[in-house]
Amino acid sequence: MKELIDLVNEHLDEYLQITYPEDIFKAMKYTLMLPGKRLRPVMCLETARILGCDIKKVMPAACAIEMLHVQSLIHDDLPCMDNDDFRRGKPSNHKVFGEANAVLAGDALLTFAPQVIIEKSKDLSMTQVVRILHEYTKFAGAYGLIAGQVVDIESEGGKYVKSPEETLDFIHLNKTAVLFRLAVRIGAIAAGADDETIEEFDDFAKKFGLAFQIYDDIMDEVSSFEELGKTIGKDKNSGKLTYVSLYGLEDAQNKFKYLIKECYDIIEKYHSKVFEEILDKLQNRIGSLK
Ligand code: GRG
Repeated sequence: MKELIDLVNEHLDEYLQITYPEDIFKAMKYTLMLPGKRLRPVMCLETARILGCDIKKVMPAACAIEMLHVQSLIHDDLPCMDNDDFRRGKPSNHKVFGEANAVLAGDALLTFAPQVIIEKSKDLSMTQVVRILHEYTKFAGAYGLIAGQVVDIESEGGKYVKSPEETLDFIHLNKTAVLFRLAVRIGAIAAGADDETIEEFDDFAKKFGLAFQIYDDIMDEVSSFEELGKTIGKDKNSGKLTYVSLYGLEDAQNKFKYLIKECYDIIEKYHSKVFEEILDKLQNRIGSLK
């Protein structure tokens, strides 16, 4: 996994060159190059690899997914959204570059990502590139990330159209699971996988995404700034709807374990050390809480 992370970091650095006007490129690159876990590009590359594709082919798209993820983090931290001063252990983008540049840096990453897919995906067919761009635009917009964020904001004001349980799942299928889905779907498309295989990986990513969000909610209660690199206890203090606030710590842990077990079951046949390492890390951290 470490080799894949290093490769992603090298390519992110190479794709995003600082040029005039420097302020915007520096703001884009600041949060992008802070040490994130790079889970989404790694999962994209590993899906492609285990389905028989040379990872070089899908590297531009894998990096584009990280750019989209970073865009969502920059905008999520803005005062008009979650208003968070720290991200990846450092001051958030708007704290360093100001609000206007942080909005623009997010917008610029959102649009630079598909530019990278188009310009750099030399070894994919045109059909594959168009399919990948279709997935990207669908999942980044009002059918994905933005839908999740809007319902999250609505629910903070106590506005529920559906039940709290359905609302919480909707928010996190769209805010969190959607980029893991995008990652594995793009990896599978690059590998020329059939629809059944794409849906199998999609199912894995939905379950993984929900488990990851439950993990995030539990960590918000029990972890530290040093471990997570962001403000801790914010969700609890703001009375936000989370898996822990809705189900309690024990049931949230049980739901997490059930979903992770389903993830192991789906991925087992591919004998992927990388996916196993990701699942093991999450599971061991939650397991060590007892
Ligand atoms: C797409 C135009 C557009 C807007 C985005 C702001 C917004 C709308 C959505 C927010 C999405 C969001 C911030 C979801 C949280 C998901 C989550 C658990 C992030 C943390 O992921 P990690 O732990 O972070 O993988 P690192 O830093 O390791 O990459």
